[in-house]
Amino acid sequence: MPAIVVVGAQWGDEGKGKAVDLLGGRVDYVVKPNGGNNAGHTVVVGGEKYELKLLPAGILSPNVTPVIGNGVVINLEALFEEIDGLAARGADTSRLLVSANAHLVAPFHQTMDKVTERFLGKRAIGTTGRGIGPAYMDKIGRLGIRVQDVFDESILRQKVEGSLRQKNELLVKLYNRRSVDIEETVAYFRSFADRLGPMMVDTTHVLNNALDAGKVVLMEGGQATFLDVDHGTYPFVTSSNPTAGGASVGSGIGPTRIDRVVGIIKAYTTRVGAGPFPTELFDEMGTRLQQTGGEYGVNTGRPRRCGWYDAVLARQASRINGFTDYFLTKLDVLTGIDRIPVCVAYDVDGVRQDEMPVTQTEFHHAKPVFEYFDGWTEDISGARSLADLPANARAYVSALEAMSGTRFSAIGVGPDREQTIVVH
Ligand code: 2SA
Ligand code: GDP
Ligand code: MG
Repeated sequence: MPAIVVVGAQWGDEGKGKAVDLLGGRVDYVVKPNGGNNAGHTVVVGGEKYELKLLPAGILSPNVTPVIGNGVVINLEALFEEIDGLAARGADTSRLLVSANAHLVAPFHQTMDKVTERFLGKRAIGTTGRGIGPAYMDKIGRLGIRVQDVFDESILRQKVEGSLRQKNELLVKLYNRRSVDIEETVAYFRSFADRLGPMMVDTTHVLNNALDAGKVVLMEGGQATFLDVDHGTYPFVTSSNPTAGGASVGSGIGPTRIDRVVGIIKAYTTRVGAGPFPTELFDEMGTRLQQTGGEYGVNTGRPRRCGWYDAVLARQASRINGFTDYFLTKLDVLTGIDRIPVCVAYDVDGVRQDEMPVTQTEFHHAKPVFEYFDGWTEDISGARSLADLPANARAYVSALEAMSGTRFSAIGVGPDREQTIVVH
């Protein structure tokens, strides 16, 4: 039975949290396959705002079992803080399951993240500073510490020692910092054992058994397509694979079991952190989108860079992820803008390119080629069907759909769960 993947189609913060929450009514399991507490998903239910980081957005739906998959890197302190915060607001977090194979973010990963960024200076990535890159480096370098290691003190000590051997050299000699104490780190991880124990399972068994039993499993991708370490604007990316293929690896659900891949895409574009962004606005229109759209990082509070919709990115994302449909979000934010530009191609050093250029250098030189659409002034936040939208808003949506190569199945007209037009 069906497995569904939800993927961000731009540089993140497209409204994946709301989409997952919306789909949650028909879903039995929501698994997070990648990323960690660098993610930030906002869900608004009946005017109540929830900001989720490590926990899957499905945690707010009472019938959903939330799962943290093997592909996630977990900061245990952040996890339990988030659980306690939600529990204090009356949410039931007792169903949460955590993969025994998921890797752990240690306090020293955060230190490494911050010192490396500082060391890079002008070439910094603009990470969230949550230690995500260094934790994935340890995973790929076969030095990682996993959830299951917390329960075997001697293995845990070996792993911590192994991971710290080179880092302590670097910290002391290159970064002029104190070395990290092995026993302190072991004690830090062990302190979570009692709470973590009951959640730890082989999540691949749980999820595949659920699919065998006819249940619906949703994989909630963190970050987004152009932050993917393979397909994104490298090196200005995160250290995981937030694309559809990564969702399969990060949850242990084989590609043949997936029958829907939903791309979440904003009616304009935003980006946090450094890196190329062809349609970025540097004028008061950028500030207007930022303020009307509430474009500030959920985790770090950083203002998000804002720009127009980029149909070239939308087509590339459709291709890489094999989207079955798109959810277009935040259409309401464009209300009141006279003429809305949409990037339909790039001008790269005087040559028109209709698709993503091959090289990073060309993409850094890409200037948007715009087509312009007439705007609308009517408040659309109460629209619940396409017929409720003004003609110009309908024309804008149809044009984006035609250019993006994937049908639009839902349109967001406000942050609340209810503020959605379901098209199909
Ligand atoms: P990292 O910390 O190593 O993953 O950073 C690498 C790049 O990935 C970007 N990134 C994000 N971009 C948008 N949203 C993210 N989550 C938070 C949110 C961001 C926040 O939902 O608002 O609170 O600032 C996210 N996580 C990682 C990051 O900006 C770097 O460009
Ligand atoms: P995610 O990381 O993709 O889950 O997105 P974030 O939660 O970081 O950022 C998306 C923001 O847009 C949140 O504040 C949502 O509440 C809000 N949002 C989602 N969909 C809509 C929409 O259709 N209209 C408006 N105005 N806000 C939306
Ligand atoms: Mg976000």
